[in-house]
Amino acid sequence: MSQAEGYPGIGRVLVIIPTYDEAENIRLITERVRAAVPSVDILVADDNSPDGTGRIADELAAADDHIFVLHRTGKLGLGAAYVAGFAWAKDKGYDVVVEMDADGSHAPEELAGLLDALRSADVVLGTRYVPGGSVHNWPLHRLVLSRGGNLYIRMALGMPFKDATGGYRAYRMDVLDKIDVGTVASQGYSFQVELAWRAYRHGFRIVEVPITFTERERGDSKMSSNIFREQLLRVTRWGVQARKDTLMGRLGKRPRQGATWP
Ligand SMILES: Nc1nc2c(ncn2[C@@H]2O[C@H](COP(=O)(O)OP(=O)(O)O)[C@@H](O)[C@H]2O)c(=O)[nH]1
Ligand SMILES: [Mg+2]
Repeated sequence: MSQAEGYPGIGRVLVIIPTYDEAENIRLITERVRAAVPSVDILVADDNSPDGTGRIADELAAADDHIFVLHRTGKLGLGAAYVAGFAWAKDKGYDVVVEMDADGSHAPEELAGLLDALRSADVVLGTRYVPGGSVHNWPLHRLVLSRGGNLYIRMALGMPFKDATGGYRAYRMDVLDKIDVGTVASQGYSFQVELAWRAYRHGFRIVEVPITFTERERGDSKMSSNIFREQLLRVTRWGVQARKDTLMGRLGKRPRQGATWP
């Protein structure tokens, strides 16, 4: 298969890996991705990490023409790094983008499974909480927060997904265009929820495939109580808005401009 054809039946794929202080992880994750699916390209979206992750990524990019680096000015958040990465992917004409953490939590060896599922879907969510999926080495409180958060999301938004907060996903590029991804303001887990929510409301075909999530062995998590609070507030707001929209529809009134969007 030539490089130009990309992944069979899918096209050119860009795996975006956002990084903040992942110097201990960036080499291994890029190596694993390249070994697992040699036809994909990688974009490291680094927020000017103080530990020199960006410099290491530059070295990796210099040695491999499948690896690229997007240097950002500072820690502007995971969501903003992805939005910038998506714009980069669109500019370069990729057909599919994949989100993947740098810390090894998302196994590159499972990437082919996500891409295969995308052949008959528009969005593939890597999911910890379906049969075959799993979480390893997470403290109980993280699991409870994650499961509880997902339960709340299902109740508030009426989305059927078991894992709307996960960050191992594949999107067809036209989905990101249609959901106007450049206007997404969420940053933490709610970034993932907002993308799923917008795609869901647009009626795209979204499938969940099981993944094995393994907590990082090196470096620190950037998860914080603020990130969790942001998710709770935003999801509640979207849920209330969706109910208002439905009610307006029943009353035969047009929703206010843009009301169907988070
Ligand atoms: N560019 C960028 N990446 C980030 C930021 N915050 C987290 N990340 C990356 O997002 C991924 C997931 O973050 P992590 O701290 O492991 O979150 P956790 O798995 O929920 O504990 C990792 O690759 C991080 O380096 C940020 O502000 N900017
Ligand atoms: Mg992590």
